[in-house]
Amino acid sequence: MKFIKKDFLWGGATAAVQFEGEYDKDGKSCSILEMMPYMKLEQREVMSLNHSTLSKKNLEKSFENKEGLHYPKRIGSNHYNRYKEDIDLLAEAKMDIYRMSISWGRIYPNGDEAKPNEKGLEFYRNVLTYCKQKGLKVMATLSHYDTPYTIAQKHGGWMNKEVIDMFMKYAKTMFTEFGDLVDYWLPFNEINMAIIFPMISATFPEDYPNVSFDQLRFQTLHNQLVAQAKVVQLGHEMLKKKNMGCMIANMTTYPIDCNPVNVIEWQKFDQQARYFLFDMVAKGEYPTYMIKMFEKLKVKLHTTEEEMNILKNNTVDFLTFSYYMTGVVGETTANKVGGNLLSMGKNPFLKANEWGWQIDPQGLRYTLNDLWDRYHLPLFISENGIGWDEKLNDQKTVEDDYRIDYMKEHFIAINDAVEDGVNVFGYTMWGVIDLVSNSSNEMSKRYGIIYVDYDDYHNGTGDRFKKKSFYWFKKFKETLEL
Ligand code: BGP
Repeated sequence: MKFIKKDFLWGGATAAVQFEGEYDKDGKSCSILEMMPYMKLEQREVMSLNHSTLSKKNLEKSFENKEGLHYPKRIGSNHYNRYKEDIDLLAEAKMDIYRMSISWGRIYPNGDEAKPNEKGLEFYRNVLTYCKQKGLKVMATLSHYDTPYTIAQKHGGWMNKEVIDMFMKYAKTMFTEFGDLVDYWLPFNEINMAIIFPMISATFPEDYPNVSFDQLRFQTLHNQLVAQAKVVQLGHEMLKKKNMGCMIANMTTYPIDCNPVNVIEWQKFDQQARYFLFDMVAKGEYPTYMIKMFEKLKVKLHTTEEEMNILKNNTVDFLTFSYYMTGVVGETTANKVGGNLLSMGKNPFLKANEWGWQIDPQGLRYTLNDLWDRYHLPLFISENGIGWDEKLNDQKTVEDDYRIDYMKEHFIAINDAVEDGVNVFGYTMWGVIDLVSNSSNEMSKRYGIIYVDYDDYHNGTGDRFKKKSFYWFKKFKETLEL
């Protein structure tokens, strides 16, 4: 069958903090996520939302002692020095668009400088100009889990409303410098992850001893939402285009069965874990179900009428989201939004990869239909893909048929949604060139159609090799045949 939408944008996605490497070169400061490997903590501990594990002291102490690193892995794929080769590969695969992120800490290492770091600007100008030369459109994320650690240290992170102004200064610099080189802007990546993973808000509970944990995570999210809306406003004013979005981690789930009690539980989960953030950026106000939940959790947001108006009047031009898997909710898993959003149950009808991420192309069709019906905004799938532990074979390639199957099935699902009448205009596969995994901090969870020769400890040449899926994708792009 032929993919029916001719002007659909196909491409790949990466993020500075997982891909660039050179985390301290040319004036860059460490981002909050680049510090995380030095915590010597198991990822699950960090994810457990336990006050004591998210300790700044713990982090600083272990950072001083680089020798005993538990995870010397977030070194990235050396894109900083190999960007031309990487962009050449995307162009060779016949991609239309590249989703990348800009590292805030390369531009304003401490957040509060009066002037941007020229070296940082130069790097991104080179990357973006080269993309244009190669005919690639660009979608740029301003903060892909990438708040400078200095902002946590000196300013208390996103709990502090002054950080909104720092982010605005950064956004303004980006629009001034690169407004004509970037086609789509996303202020934040997976903004809803701030609820379940407060580390990305660069706020440590120990800096706010009298604030409840729920208050902390919803307040830091609120401040980021205000920043998001202000960036949309500024973008519209400065760039005069309708190209402002916000990236949301989509967590589609199904009720565990048709018992109405479970369906109600599932509905609550779906509202809180999925619709909440889409509602915020598309409709611009807190939905009733969240106001009720805040009452229950004793969360009182510090906000003003002005902020609420900014949210209301500066909604996004299109919706973009990550889609990897689906889960099941009911009985034991419901109402987990107060705890861990990721604790979704297993679906016996689906297969999963080694990390338990359940593969569900039909769920993508469902999600696209659902979001289109609810918001009537153009949709863009900005992350999708399958992580796999891979090694190069003797022919210096990887026979990744599972990835080809995954892509093919998801592309068919997108095509089905287009036939259903959904307005979806693009897709960027996650980690198109292998990079460090976010949840495992390792290289060995690979998503790319291009292999990068680094292992978990950064041994290797860093050379790039085309996997079987690279050739499959290229052929698909040339023929649109699935
Ligand atoms: C998304 C993040 C990405 C990426 C991806 C895959 O949530 O936006 O940065 O990491 O998930 O996740 P992982 O690397 O944990 O497999």
